[in-house]
Amino acid sequence: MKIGIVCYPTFGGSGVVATELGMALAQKGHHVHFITYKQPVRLDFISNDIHFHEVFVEEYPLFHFQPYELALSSKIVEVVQQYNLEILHVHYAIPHAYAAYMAKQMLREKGIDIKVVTTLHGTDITLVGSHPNYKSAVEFSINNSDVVTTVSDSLRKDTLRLFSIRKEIKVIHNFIDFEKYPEISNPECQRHNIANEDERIITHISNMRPVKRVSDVLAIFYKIQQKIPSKLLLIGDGPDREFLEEEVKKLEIKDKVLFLGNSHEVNKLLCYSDLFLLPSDTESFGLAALEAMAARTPVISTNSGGLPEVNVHGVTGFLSNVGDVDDMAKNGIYILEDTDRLQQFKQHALEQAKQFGLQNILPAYKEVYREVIKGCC
Ligand code: GMT
Repeated sequence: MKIGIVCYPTFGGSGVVATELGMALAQKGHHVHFITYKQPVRLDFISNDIHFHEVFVEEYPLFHFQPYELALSSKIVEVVQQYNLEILHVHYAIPHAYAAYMAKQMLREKGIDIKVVTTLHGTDITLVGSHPNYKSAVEFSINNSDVVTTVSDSLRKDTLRLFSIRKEIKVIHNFIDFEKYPEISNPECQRHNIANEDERIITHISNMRPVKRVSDVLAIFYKIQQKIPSKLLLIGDGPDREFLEEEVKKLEIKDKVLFLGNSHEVNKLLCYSDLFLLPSDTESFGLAALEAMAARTPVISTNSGGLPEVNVHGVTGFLSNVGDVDDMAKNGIYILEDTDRLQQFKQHALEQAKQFGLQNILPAYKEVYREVIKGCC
């Protein structure tokens, strides 16, 4: 199949899922064309079947806001025609589903019927998409996609609750490519570079936005390290980082917290990890938690959004109410204080992550593509 993928190329989960999906499809011999404003950060697989088309937005003094949707839809029209694409798979509704709708109409005038598959990822529905500034356009572009998928059942329900949706929504969970998470211990994983022999390693990965409640990460870690010698690795970057650096100084735990910034290789960094913290206000799925579990790391998370579909309470980690840092710290200590118990949670985390292995999820997307090309929807 010839597939165009439209996504954000940055460190967010939606771009990661889109890029991993494109690489997996290309490895199976499909022709994949990424259309976005920068090369996707996770695009590390070179092949004749992977193409990247950069969307440029010209500067012009009259433009207070750059018209990205216009440039994107024009680029989609150009690429679809030049490479005879059959499907356009857009990740994140804003503005991709809207730009895809416009491109579809322009192509229709040229006698081309491009099929649009829209995957909703979370904040495009729950935080941003349902805001009155965007709601009508998001609702319209969801209803006018040929197929709509969400990354969790929770997000499907949120979409139906927040918008008037006339289409069926199919749930296809996020996935992990286990080839990037070797089961046998990573020889490059030198724990002693990070922590002493008697210390546990706790990690958190996010874009450090308010929805992630990274100050709760610090509060939980602060309580845990009072009972269990440990280090905290903070991976990622974002608007709350400066505040966190200040907090770490105030709490006098500077020698126990490492800010590692954005990384292309979270799979390698996670090899050190004994516990993963994700106390978010909401997560449609929590790809970072799944990545941690694939690296044998139990997860302490909130019970909001799609997190209970990923993290199984008492088995792969624990779920707590949003903001209940005491409960999260207590659960973290329970897992970390006993080495046998920790090993059991690690094993269960890995087993649960395997349910979301690429080989289980990729066929669902391929089925959607085949059906939509046949003209089923
Ligand atoms: O978490 C973010 O802020 C990034 C965002 C994105 O779209 O890149 O993540 C969303 O999509 C991920 C991939 O499907 C999900 O795993 C995240 O849970 C979801 N984030 C939220 O719902 C807050």
